Amino acid sequence: MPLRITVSMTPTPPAPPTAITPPTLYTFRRCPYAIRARLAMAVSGVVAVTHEVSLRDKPAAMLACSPKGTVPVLVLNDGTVIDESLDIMCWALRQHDPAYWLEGNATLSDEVRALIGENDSTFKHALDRYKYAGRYPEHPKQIYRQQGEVFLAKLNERLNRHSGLCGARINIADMAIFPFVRQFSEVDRMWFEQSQYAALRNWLHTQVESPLFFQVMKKTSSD
Ligand SMILES: N[C@@H](CCC(=O)N[C@@H](CS)C(=O)NCC(=O)O)C(=O)O
Repeated sequence: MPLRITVSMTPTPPAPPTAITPPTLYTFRRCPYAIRARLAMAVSGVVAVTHEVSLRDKPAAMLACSPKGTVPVLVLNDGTVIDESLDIMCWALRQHDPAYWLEGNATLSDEVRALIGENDSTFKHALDRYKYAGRYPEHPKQIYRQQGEVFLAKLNERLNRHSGLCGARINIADMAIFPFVRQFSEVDRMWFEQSQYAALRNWLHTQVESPLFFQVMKKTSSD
């Protein structure tokens, strides 16, 4: 019986897909700006390599990308640097927005921008003074709390009308703001729990008890 040699015509198997380098996220676990960025990254499902940084000893690689030295910083695999928390949120949600935080809009509405803007300016200013009142001896702590309450009252009033800050649904404004309200509430938990802001309290509790929040606050070995 002659020997038959079969030549396989099977084409060379394709090369395995080139691994796409995931973006790098520099973060600080308790920072409310970093929390809002991590919330959006988590809900979008975009995977990033996360570096928990020490604010007292920021990594050189982070400072090389973003010399202003604040967290969060997101570095994309094409070298693009996004170093404002709200921009990171928008970038992540534009990749995928399953919870509809952008409500299908490419840009933020004026209402959302104004509310987050007030949070990041006057409310954050009061929050820092309330939290670290000893560093700002010009006024007693209660004065700083009252300054922060101006914003809390506005939020509470909105939440008395609908379950999200800007309407029936939770959107990016809720997720960008609640980490700051959480910090405020933790300065004096007893006061907050007994305060007149019942709708705000319920809204905050819902967010901090959510699996998403739990996920982004998980401690890593470096914490
Ligand atoms: N506008 C920035 C503010 C970020 C920010 O101020 N983060 C704080 C931590 S909560 C920070 O990195 N501070 C620098 C430092 O403490 O050295 C953003 O939205 O990302």
